[in-house]
Amino acid sequence: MREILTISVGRSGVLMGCHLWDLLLDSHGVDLEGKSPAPEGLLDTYFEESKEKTHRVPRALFVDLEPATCDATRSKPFGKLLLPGSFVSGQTGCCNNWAKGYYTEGAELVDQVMDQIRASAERADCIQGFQVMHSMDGGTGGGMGALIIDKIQEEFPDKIASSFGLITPPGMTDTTVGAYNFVLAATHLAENADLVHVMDAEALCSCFYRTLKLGFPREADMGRMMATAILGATATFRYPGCLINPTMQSYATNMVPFPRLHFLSLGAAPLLTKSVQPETEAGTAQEIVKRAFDGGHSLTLRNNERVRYLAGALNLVGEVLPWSEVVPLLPSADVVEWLPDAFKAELIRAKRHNYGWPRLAATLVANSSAIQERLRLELENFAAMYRRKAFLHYYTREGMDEMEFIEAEQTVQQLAYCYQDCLDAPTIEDGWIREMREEDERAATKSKS
Ligand SMILES: Nc1nc2c(ncn2[C@@H]2O[C@H](COP(=O)(O)OP(=O)(O)OP(=O)(O)O)[C@@H](O)[C@H]2O)c(=O)[nH]1
Ligand SMILES: [Mg+2]
Repeated sequence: MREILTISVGRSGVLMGCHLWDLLLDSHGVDLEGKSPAPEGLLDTYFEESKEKTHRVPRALFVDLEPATCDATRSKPFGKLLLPGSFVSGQTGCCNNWAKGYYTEGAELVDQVMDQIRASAERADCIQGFQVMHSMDGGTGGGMGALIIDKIQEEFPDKIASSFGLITPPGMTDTTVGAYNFVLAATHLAENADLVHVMDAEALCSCFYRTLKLGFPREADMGRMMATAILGATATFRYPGCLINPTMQSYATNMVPFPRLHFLSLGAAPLLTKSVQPETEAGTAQEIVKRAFDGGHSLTLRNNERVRYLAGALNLVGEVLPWSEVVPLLPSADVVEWLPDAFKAELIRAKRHNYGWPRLAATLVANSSAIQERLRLELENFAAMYRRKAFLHYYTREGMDEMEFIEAEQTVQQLAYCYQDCLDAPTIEDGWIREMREEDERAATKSKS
């Protein structure tokens, strides 16, 4: 089997994870006792059998540096299904400090986390990868989330490490140092994650008040919206018979034309929340697909109307449509001219469930120029603070070197330029691809010698 372990890290990550598990249980017909009288899809991808082989339990791990979020998860309706080893929590918290999450408090707990990851992988038949839910700007989500992905890459280099990262921008966040945390986390994710799905609290809010006209969202509404998009993005791994992206590996191969350019955006139609019933956004298949491409349905920041695509996966979950009806649904998106077949679409048959999947739900995962907007904004905020060395002492006190800040800023700058160049430059001779290859070759030679 091709199992996936879901690891939720930090408060936002655990919140995202809880919403996702509610939906996964519902989608696959697993009840709160772990029984599945009428199972749907490939249960083994996300669920494992209990030790007594009497029921299913989520293949899940919840990690936080403070105990409250894990305690709250245990007391949720699905919480009693979770194995005791599904929780790893510390006592101290890390107060929005990335260095504590990566270097000190997080580093103390990470061996316990890796023990659980290893045990879960050993219980599985053939694990295909790991998906990490986390905030990118929190101390625990950003710092320890990045550390866990680094360790996974080290220990399971041939498995896929996929991140679902939430960024909460200034004005909405309770932390001043979010840009530091984001840039530091993004540097590690660029290096060691295979895929990073970036979700943005600003974009989520815009979906609520601009698109759905619902006013400022509750956290539970945002959680449900993110979880629904994650469910859509992973649908091809969870249902049999998918020819497009049936495994995390093939998905990564299709989505990532160059190693570091694996920062993806998500779009969903209809936008499903706790307070919006699916029917609210009914429409023809063509309208639903068009909306998934639209800025108003993007969970990743997209203020710029013009988006160029490097790759895309469109998952349509619900009723089955004949292929002939689906192919014309793919809008003529602005794809780089040197990629002949950048978009992949898959139809996934799934029944309606308690949470009310609509008749048809479209989820778009894209590798596109849209990602630069958040990268650039965070780089500006990073530079504004770093110029004055503001708040640096919290990081250096944990043993971090200032050099790491300089290097992280350069890495994320390069990432933003790469996206820009890749989209503008028609040939390989045009700059960054050659530079990036040369850099990789230099690094390879250095590590050999
Ligand atoms: N929308 C919303 N955002 C929040 C809330 N609480 C925290 N955040 C933001 O979410 C981001 C990540 O915070 P958390 O998930 O709490 O951080 P963490 O990963 O647990 O890391 P720590 O800093 O160690 O707590 C930060 O930008 C917070 O400002 C909330 O109640 N609602
Ligand atoms: Mg926290």
